[in-house]
Amino acid sequence: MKYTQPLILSILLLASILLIPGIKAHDGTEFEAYTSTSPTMDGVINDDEWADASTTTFSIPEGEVTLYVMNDRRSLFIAAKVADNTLDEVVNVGLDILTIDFDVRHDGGEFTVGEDTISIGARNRIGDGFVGPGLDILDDSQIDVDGMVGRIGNFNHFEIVHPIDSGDANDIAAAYGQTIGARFIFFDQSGHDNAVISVFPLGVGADDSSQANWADITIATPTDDGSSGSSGGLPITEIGIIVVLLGWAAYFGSVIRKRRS
Ligand SMILES: [Ca+2]
Ligand SMILES: [Ca+2]
Ligand SMILES: [Ca+2]
Ligand SMILES: [Ca+2]
Repeated sequence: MKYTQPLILSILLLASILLIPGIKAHDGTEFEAYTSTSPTMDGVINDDEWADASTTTFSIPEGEVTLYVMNDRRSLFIAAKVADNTLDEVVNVGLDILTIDFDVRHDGGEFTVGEDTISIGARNRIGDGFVGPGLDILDDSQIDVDGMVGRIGNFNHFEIVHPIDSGDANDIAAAYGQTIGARFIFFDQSGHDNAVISVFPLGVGADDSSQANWADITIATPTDDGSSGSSGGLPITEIGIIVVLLGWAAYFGSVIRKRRS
């Protein structure tokens, strides 16, 4: 009898793991693009550096917005070119911010405890947070966001980068080929009486807890040969085998010395 409970738990766990990828209830927008060259986070969306990105264009009250999404081996890159008659730069008085909320589990369920959220505001104000126990947004203790906002013509340019898997429990932890959900929130003049909040996908609210109609981001599998990747030389497993062999050699060495003495 005492083996029954762990067995049932294991079956339930396995079943839930198998079932989760099947639940997809998102809006139909899919971003998936690999780049071997990382863009520069300088607040200038250069056509060349973002040429590999998945893009979509839509309208908000002040005009057109273009979103760019792509990843390399380590990071997810997001940019937005947002029509706006001013770049507002003062916290609590009027600040332009781009926030991205993630549906890490990609369940189309609730934006709830543990979900990841990142943001970039004017004057290089970066945010890396998560949904806390009280459903409020708390700051991560480990900040894994970089980015910048700039202004070109009548557009604000937001560029932001976040690791695919930072190792922080309060961030996305995605693998190549994995799809996660996302909502993009554009705060214009946040803190001002005339503040306007726009959201992509259109029709989704900034405060909606439902993730049912969010967009999809699939972490693209690398298409290059990996020569610019992180793990040149010996693979981790081979290093591990050598370490274990050295350990055994030292152990037997000490045994032999003991017998001789
Ligand atoms: Ca740039
Ligand atoms: Ca503005
Ligand atoms: Ca983090
Ligand atoms: Ca986070």
